[in-house]
Amino acid sequence: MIEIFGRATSSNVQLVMWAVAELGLEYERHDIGLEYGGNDTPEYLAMNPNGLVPVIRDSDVTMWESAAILRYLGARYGDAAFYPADPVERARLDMWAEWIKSTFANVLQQQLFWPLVRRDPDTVDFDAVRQAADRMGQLVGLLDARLGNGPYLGGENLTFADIMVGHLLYRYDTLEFAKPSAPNLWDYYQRLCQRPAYAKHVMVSYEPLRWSAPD
Ligand SMILES: N[C@@H](CCC(=O)N[C@@H](CS)C(=O)NCC(=O)O)C(=O)O
Repeated sequence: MIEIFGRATSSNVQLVMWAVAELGLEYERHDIGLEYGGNDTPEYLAMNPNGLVPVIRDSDVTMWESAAILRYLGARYGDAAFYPADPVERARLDMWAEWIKSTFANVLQQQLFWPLVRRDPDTVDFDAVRQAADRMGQLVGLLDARLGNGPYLGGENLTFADIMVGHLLYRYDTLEFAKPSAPNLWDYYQRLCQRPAYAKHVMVSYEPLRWSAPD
């Protein structure tokens, strides 16, 4: 049984939860972070000195950093389709997985999600948001061109890279900003939405995170 520490509204927790569910692992998730707290206790900081979610505890392993957790789960529990043993095959997928976490997520989460959802709209620089939307459009163009060769990034089967890439697409789709036409990305996203584990763990409303004026 794997324990996951982190609230369901965290995109990094969603990445891990989706992976655990796709791999068919038994799990228990504990609500930690934001309104639940619990991530500043000595016990929690002993598991993750950053005080962030997610953390997993899996018998002999306790670890943080969602992307590292995904690779650990893939290496330990995934089959050769999910986490290719061949270093070249894996590297070709990992390149996109890493790009999403570093480049794409930075624009989507920091420059679009935060201003559009988490901040007081009166304090938001909407010119900066429009510039971020343009940059997002360029990145989406790269991803759209990469997709289209198969149902998933690696071809016929869902891999760890799809988890990394796909876990942000619900937010990409549902946030309101100008988006370019990206038919391959749209088809890919529709396929992910059909997966029960994606619907359950990634298509999670972020309305509880929306800024609201103090009473
Ligand atoms: N690079 C880390 C980032 C972790 C992170 O920033 N987690 C956020 C939620 S997405 C967090 O813990 N926020 C504080 C909170 O929820 O209380 C990862 O991918 O795991």
